[in-house]
Amino acid sequence: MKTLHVSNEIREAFIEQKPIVALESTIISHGLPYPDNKEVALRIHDIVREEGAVPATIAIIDGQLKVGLDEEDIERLATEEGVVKTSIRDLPGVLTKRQTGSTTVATTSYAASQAGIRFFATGGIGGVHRDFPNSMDVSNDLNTLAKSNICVVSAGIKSILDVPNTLEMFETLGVPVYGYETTRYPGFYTTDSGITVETISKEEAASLMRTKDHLTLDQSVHIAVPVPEEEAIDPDWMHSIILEALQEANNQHVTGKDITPFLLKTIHEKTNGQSVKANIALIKNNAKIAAQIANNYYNNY
Ligand code: PSU
Ligand code: MN
Repeated sequence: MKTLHVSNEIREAFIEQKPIVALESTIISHGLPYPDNKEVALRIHDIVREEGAVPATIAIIDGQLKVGLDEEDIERLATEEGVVKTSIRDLPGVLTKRQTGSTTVATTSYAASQAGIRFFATGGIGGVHRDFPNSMDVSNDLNTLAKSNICVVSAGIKSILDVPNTLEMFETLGVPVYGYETTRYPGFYTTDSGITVETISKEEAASLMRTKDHLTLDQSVHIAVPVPEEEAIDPDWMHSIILEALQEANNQHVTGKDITPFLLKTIHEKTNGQSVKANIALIKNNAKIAAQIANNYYNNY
């Protein structure tokens, strides 16, 4: 694709058939506070490398859709005011206006799969919002995952959402969903959302992606990894905090793309930083597991 700027390191990795793991950037600009955002973004590069894979963080820097960011790019996303949270519908405008934007799960999946990257680690995927009948708010992540051939490793969908209905949507869209070594679908900040899911190992996940290559199916595959136990948040406490945060969003008339960052920030404040600790722990863990699956995929072809 002409508008993709693939870094030299990623280009080399393709030639050498090394495993590559895509990483999103909205978590840097809108998901975590400074300086955690920068530290985590750089740390997950190291984690992916330690597993023998190459990290490819994706963002739009001065109107260039870049696959593979350097430290300076990460610093800008972590600190600059006015970085645009770029979902699919925002992408043409951000490129045209030469803006700097962070990519959501949707835009990261799109760009990564256009580049030929098959694995992607993130924190939580967007989904159907809890007040859907009133707001009609469904993340574009779902629509785009229905047509991006990539394996997305996350800690489930954010528990601020309507989890059962989001899982129904995945079924409608033809996106396979598995629990990583668990039959409990994780609840992002918590290890168990209360919903049963089919389990998968890393070997099976890699094998499933190879099988999928023969089927020429365009959908992504979603592997849900529970947050590490030590950093998991008590589900009852989290439940009440989410309800309070949703009420505040409603009182302050927060709508559209601002809702998710608003809720994440409010939950951060209400948990005295515990939600951020959980978020950091799970994104690191997801990066590691995505790299291991990617490694298995390439080494057994
Ligand atoms: N998960 C996190 N932090 C985030 C997000 C997810 O832990 O910041 C971002 C992702 O980029 C996801 C986006 O794609 O929120 C979803 O936003 P929306 O609901 O507006 O589509
Ligand atoms: Mn939305």
